[in-house]
Amino acid sequence: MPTNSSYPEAPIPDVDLWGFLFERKDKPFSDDKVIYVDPHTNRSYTYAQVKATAIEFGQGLKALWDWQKGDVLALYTTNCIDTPAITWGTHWAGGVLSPANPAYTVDELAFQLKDAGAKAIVTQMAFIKNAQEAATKVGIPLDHVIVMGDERDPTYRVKHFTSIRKTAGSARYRRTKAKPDQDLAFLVYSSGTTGHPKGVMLTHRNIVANTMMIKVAEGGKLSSTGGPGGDGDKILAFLPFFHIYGLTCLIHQSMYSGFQLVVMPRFDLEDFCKIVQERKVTFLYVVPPIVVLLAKSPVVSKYDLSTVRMMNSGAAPLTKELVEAVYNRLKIPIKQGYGLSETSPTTHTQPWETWNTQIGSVGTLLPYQEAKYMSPEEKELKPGEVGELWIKGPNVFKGYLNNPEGTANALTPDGYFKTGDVGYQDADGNFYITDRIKELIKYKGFQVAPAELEGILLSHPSINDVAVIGVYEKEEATELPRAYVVPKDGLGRTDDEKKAIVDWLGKRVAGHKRLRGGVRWLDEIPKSASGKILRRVLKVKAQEEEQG
Ligand code: 4UW
Repeated sequence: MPTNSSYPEAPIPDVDLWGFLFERKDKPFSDDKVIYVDPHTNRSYTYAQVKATAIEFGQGLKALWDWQKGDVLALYTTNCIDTPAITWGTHWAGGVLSPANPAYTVDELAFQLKDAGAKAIVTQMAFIKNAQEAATKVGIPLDHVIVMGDERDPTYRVKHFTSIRKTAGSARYRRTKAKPDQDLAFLVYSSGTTGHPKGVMLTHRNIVANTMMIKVAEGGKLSSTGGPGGDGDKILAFLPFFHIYGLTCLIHQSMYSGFQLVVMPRFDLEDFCKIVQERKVTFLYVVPPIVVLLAKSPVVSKYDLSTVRMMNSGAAPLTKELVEAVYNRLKIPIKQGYGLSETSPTTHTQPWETWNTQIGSVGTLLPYQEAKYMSPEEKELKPGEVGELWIKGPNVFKGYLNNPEGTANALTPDGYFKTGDVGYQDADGNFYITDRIKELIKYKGFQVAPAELEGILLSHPSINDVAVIGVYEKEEATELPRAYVVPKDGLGRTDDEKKAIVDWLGKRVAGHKRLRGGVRWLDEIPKSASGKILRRVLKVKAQEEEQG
């Protein structure tokens, strides 16, 4: 029997995201509650301002570019307080948002734009050149590349997002309602269990459900009235909004629950500590490498972080030693959550009360979740037995865009999603993730798809064959991508040659995909009879090397 969530389950409203956030009857905070703040400029958005700006933006999309239901807007920016209004403005006009990492190279961005079929791009001045080049590559007209957050720069003749409405004239358009369980709200990119990044189709209902599920699981501990002054919880948002963790847990949770999001464009430890102290931040969503810094860096000692009541870590495994080190140093508890792009994302979280009794667990099932661990023969396992985690619920994605084969491999006919993660549950319903059977590498929470790097490396003139795996680096609490390379005759097999390959790839990919785990020479890549790379063999090799 699959395990069911033990939380109470109120009905999920049958509305799209706009209806869920902006037409609700039960909003527990006022329209002038400040939801998004930029701590560096003090610029902010209240709930009402987000709504008004989103409508203006949505009107502009319709007036300027005849925005139709299902049209895709790509977002290529760092975290910014304008992002929420752009997101829901796109939905207002019936569109779908596809967020991309601003560190992407032109080719990486062009891949996503083309795959998602994007009609326009919103970016920032810092990234305009890449955005315009990528747009040109895939045939998006340059006047469909808009900037936000910065002043207009006449050299590029780009539109600023707030000016779109003005450009549009006086016409008035009506909102396009989405069908919650059919129409897409987001196309985020994930490599899933194998291959290249794929468009994860998330419907309005997926995100509505997950936002409600997270609120229930947090047990009312985060609210519009919590925190030291009773003026609501404050969460520091440095995790990227383009990744599903930030998209749902930060942007959507804050707007639904009415707590304040203090938005950082990028992570810097000193800035992070200063903002926590000055703004009296009460809760943090983190990833394990940030926990390492909080446990070890001398910078942290200069600041008072005592207003933080709890941290939530996810996107990669967190060790017991780190949880204890941070608690001993800062007296801040850390609980774990778990999820994936394909599950919108959160499926599990530790209840606040169990952070120190179940260290190492990713928590219990959120409402509406059914889960089971399965053997390689696809037999359901009992508590304590280790297997692959399968999950079912209203937050499970609709499939991979234009990829029926990938979708059929990931989703069973009865609606289970095969996570590619391995673990077990105990008799009390606490879940543990102990390993991964999918290819995916996680560098500091960011996805790295081995197949993507292998594809690029195979075009290197001196490489005959190659396999990429992740090797765990304990000091930084992260995996690092490493390439095992079979060189063509003539390559020296020297350290200089290795470095040259690392640098060569580094010029072609975003920073998080660099071969930080180095290059190793091999005579032959271990492969199965059908030609699949035997990554396990390489992982064992890496561990043996580690142990000397
Ligand atoms: N322990 C071990 C974990 C864990 C983990 C994720 O890039 P994606 O698709 O998505 C994410 C989502 C992170 C996330 C979701 C919900 C949540 O509450 C939370 O915070 C606590 C974080 O990263 O990568 C999905 C893959 O990331 C790994 C796992 O392999 C999964 O398939 N992963 N969380 N706590 N591994």
